[in-house]
Amino acid sequence: MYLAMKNAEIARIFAEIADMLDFLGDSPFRVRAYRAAARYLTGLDEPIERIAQGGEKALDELPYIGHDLAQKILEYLSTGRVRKHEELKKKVPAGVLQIMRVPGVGPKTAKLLYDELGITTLAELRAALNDGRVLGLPGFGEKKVERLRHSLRLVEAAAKRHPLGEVLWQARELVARLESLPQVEHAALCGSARRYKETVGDLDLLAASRRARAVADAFVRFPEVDEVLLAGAGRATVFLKTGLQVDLKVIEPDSWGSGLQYFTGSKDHSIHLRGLAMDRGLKINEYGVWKGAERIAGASEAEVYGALGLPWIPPPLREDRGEIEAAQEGRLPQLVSLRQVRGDLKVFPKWGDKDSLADLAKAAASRGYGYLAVADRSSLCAAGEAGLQEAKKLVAEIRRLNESNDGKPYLLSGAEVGILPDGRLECPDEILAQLEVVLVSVRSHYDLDRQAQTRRILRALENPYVHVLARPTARKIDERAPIEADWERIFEFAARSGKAVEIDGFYSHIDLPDTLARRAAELGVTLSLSSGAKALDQLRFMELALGTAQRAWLSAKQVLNSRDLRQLRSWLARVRGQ
Ligand code: DGT
Ligand code: CA
Ligand code: CA
Repeated sequence: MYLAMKNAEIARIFAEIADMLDFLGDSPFRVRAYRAAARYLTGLDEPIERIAQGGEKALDELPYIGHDLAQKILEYLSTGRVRKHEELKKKVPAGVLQIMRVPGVGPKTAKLLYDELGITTLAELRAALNDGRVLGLPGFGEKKVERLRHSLRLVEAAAKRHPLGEVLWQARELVARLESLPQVEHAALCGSARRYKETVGDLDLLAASRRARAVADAFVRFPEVDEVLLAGAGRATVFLKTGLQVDLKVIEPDSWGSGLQYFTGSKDHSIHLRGLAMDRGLKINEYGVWKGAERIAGASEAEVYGALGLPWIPPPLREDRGEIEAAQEGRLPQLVSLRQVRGDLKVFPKWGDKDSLADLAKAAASRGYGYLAVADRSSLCAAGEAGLQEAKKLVAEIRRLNESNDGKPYLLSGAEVGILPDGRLECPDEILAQLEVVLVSVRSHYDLDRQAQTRRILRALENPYVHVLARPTARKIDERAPIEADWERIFEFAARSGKAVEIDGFYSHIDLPDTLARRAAELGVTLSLSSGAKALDQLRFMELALGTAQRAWLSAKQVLNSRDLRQLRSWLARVRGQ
């Protein structure tokens, strides 16, 4: 199916051309011709590029493809674009195309909405549905408006991705509830969330049961469920009240492992596996690995991978980024695990007096940590004597607490210090010298050009008191783009000078992102994991940093906080040349 990629790409372009021509009031015959061709290409199994090897004539002989469309197919195959499509896109606002794809809208209605109400985006359509303007249009009754609102919600949900940390813990509650159903033998979170991808489109839950219908029925009645989109024998799709879409698939217990594998994906990883299966004369799907009609594996994931001659591959690696080759060659990384994380290297204690440092120490202890770095962000950097006094106070307070709780867990005094545009730090060296761990980050002037930004960061890392480059890209997911910098040079410098680079797991930024973290490690950088917590219950974001570290192929020895307190302190001293 995936072999005929170009068929789908060209079909989409033809369908868009049809929609835009229709919107612009072009000839109905032409519109119909493009639509028919799009439908034909979608259902065509043979790759169009193979047919095109026979030249224009071979294309021309296909049903629904005339001379004109054959030309356009050839144009796409040789240039990757269709000029007519691009010209039309200049005439039709991009948002209008999206509106046409809302089920129940179509080009005619989109045109009406545009002509009468000037609506050119999904957001404007949402507003007009809510404030009653659409209801006033010819042909729009209460029922139709309600249907549109529903469809729009589907489209909006499909377009929106959620930061993993916003949904992961809710997902686990749903899984626990499924597991507690008497008919359910196992339940698990699959999809991108199981792979610790930083954002997820929807949640994918899998349950093993011999009574699929009863499980789906119980699931759609969970109190979090707002709306049921689909409830069939072995599956259900719902919207939660939070707006999140959740897919549930129920499978026979014998297929548990292959179900897990299939619904965990990623799609690219699974497509690659399917190729390996074919090479061995096997077939793989969500129900098992098959040799003809015989199921040779399926009960566990390890069995499924084993049937393809592979060791089990941890979900965070399953992105088809070389993990299958590594598995074949026996060189999968020994991924760092949550158990190996001995402490949190950055939390912000300024959350008011209700959570005192003592509470923080207690929370850290209950997570099994041996240490925790308390990072001040602001008051220390007040210029002059006041800042110095403040720093000494923090250090003394932390020392007192460490003595009173026998250093279990040990709190490290620290700060995350802003890097000024020229690479100097917001805090003078004499204050930094008071602190046990110093992190630096870009917190202003995000738009410096690549060269200036790189120089700025390198200069900050040259400061002998600095241990860690924190929040390296300064991005916020869906809000602020990463800064531009020469990461190769920065990572090389960090590796050479023995400084660490951070993966801050705070859910709304996850910084470094996985691919950059992987590159850093390849260049020999040690990564420092932190929750970036600003409240006690946010210490759990360490798991997001860890998941990202796993997606970056990191093993324990590449992670600063897999060291115990003694090793960490000697590392901190060594960075400062002590
Ligand atoms: P998301 O939801 O966009 O964050 O990403 P995923 O990976 O959770 O994708 P989703 O929810 O569309 O599908 C869940 C899993 O189901 C996916 O990781 C692999 C599997 N899957 C979905 N569609 C296909 C497909 O066409 N072929 C194969 N082999 N697997 C698929
Ligand atoms: Ca998903
Ligand atoms: Ca899904």
